[in-house]
Amino acid sequence: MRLLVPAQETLEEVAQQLSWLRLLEGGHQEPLDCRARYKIAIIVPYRDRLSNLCTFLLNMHPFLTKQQLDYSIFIVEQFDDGLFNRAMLMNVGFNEALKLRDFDCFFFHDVDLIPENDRNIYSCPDQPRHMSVAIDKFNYRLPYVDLFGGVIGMSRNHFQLVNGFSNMFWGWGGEDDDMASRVKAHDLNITRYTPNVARYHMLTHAKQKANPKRYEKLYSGRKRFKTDGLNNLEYRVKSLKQLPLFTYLLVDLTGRR
Ligand code: BGN
Repeated sequence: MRLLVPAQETLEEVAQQLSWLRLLEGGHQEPLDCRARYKIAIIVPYRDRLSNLCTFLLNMHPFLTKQQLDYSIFIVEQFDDGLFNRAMLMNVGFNEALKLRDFDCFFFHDVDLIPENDRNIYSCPDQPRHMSVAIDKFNYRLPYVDLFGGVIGMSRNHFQLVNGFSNMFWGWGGEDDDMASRVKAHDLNITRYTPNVARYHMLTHAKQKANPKRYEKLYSGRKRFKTDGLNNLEYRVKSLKQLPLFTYLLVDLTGRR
């Protein structure tokens, strides 16, 4: 699959380039001549990466449409300029998406990862699925066997069962490892497609600041699975819009630290 590059890095231009797809409001798509088996939400945590976002949308919409899925893309932007909380934004995306429609499963997707192989199917997995197995930046090799970051797919039920992600990982790193522990603690199995299918290109961007407390949070995480996650999530929605290419959520996370 060739990477599509936007003629200009604006959402209007990308929408123009994708007009042939006839997307529905809020970045929603469904097959024209059959009914899809599942309703799928793609949740993308986001802040300040417009260039990545344009390329992501330009590539993802044709890729997902070809798979004849019923899907919607949600961009969940952190409003405050405190440390980024990727996991909490994904919890918010899950929560808010379910207020709009009864999605069957969720793909939690970094904005900088573009699938390279059309056989990498984004259909609902029976068990939690790690999608981004082979990334070009890591020489198409899985860095470690328990990695559960980048792009993952989970059914609504499994995500609820593990109480979603921890809300306590501010800054880069560890939140995905904590989710891997949650999955295992609930006797679920992380599944993967073969590396030649689960291939991704990583877009370039500035490096994020790693969270020095991530080790401590990760090692003590198990004690908090039941109390830290979907069931203690607090945030304020500043904006919710159905845009042409995605459903947009702007969220303030400063309520609690
Ligand atoms: C790991 C990070 C992950 C990240 C991967 C891939 C931590 C926790 C301390 C062990 N984990 O090292 O969050 O997705 O690298 O970049 O930092």
